Amino acid sequence: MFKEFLNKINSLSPSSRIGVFSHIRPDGDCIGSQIALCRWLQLKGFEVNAFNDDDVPENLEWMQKNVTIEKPDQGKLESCDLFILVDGNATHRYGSFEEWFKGKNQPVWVIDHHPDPEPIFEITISETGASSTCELIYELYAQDNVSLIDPEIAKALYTGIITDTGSLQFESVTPRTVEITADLLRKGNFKPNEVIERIFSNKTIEQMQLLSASLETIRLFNNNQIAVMYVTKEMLNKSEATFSDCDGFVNYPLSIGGVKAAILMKDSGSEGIRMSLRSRSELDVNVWARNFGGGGHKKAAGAWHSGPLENAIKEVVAVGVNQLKDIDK
Ligand SMILES: [Mn+2]
Repeated sequence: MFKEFLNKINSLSPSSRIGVFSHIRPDGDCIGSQIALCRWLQLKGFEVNAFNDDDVPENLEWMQKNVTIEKPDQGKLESCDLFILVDGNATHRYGSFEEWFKGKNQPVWVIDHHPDPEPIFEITISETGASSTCELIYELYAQDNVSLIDPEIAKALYTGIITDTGSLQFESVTPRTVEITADLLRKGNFKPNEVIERIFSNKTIEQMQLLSASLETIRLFNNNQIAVMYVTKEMLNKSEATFSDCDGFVNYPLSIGGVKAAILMKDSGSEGIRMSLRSRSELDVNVWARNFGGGGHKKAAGAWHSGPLENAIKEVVAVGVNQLKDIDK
C-alpha cells in the first residue's frame, strides 16, 4: 500500500521540510492521523509543519506533544518541499490551502479513506475499505517499522480509529481494525478509558440543553425510515451553545428502530443549512449528499442547502425517498 510512498520519502533529501495538513473542522481521525504521520516524519529526520486553518477541538488538544498544529501562512507554506494531506481527498477540504496551492510546484500527496479522490495528487493512498485514516497511518508504520509506535503515537492513532468507527461499532470495522486497536493498546500501554474519557466525557450543560431541545425536533418520514432533526440559531442562543456542540447529535435519530438514515440540519439562517447525513442501511448517503454539494462515505456524509429550513427538509427528504425506492426495485 505504501511502497511508492516509502520509496519516494526515502529518496528525499534529509533536510526536506514536509507540511502535513488535516482537513477543516477537524475531527479525531484527521488530527490523530496528522499527529501520528508528523511523528513518523520527525522520527525519519525530516523537518515537519502541521497545518490547519481551524483550531484543534478542545477534547483533542492533549494530542499535541511533539507536534503543534499551526495556522498556515505564506512563509511557512513556501518553505515546504512537499505536502501530505490526511483524511480528505479533495483540496477544498483543506481551507485556504486550496487557493494557495494553485500554480505552485510543490508535490502534494494524500492519505485518505473517502471515495472518489480528486485525480490531482502525485501520490494517492486511497483505501475506502479502511475504517479510518489512522488505520492507514498504522499500516504505514507496519510497512516501515512498527516498533516506532510509542505511547504518544499509539494514543493518537487509537483516538482516530475510535472516533471514526463509533467506538468500533460501524460496518467499516474489520478484524484488521480490531487487531490494530489491540496492538495500539499494547504498544501505548494505556487503558481505553484513559483516552475515551478525554474524547467523550467532556460535555457541557449547554450542550446537554441543546441536545434536549434538538431531540424534540425529530420528525420521521417514509414509514419512519428517514429521520430529520434540526438545530437553529435561536436554539443555540437559548442554550448558549455553538454548532460545534452538535457533534454526535445525529446518532440519536439514527438509533430509532426502523430508521434507515438520519439527517441533522444546522440552520444558520442567511448562511444556509449544513447537514450531516448518516445511514445504517444500504441507503448510500454519499450519493445523497452529492445532490446537495456535499459528499463523504456511504454511511456518513455532509452537505449544504441554502434554506429556508422547511424547504430543505422537503427537498432533501425527497431525494432520500427516491433512493430508497431505487433500492427496493
Ligand atoms: Mn476519517
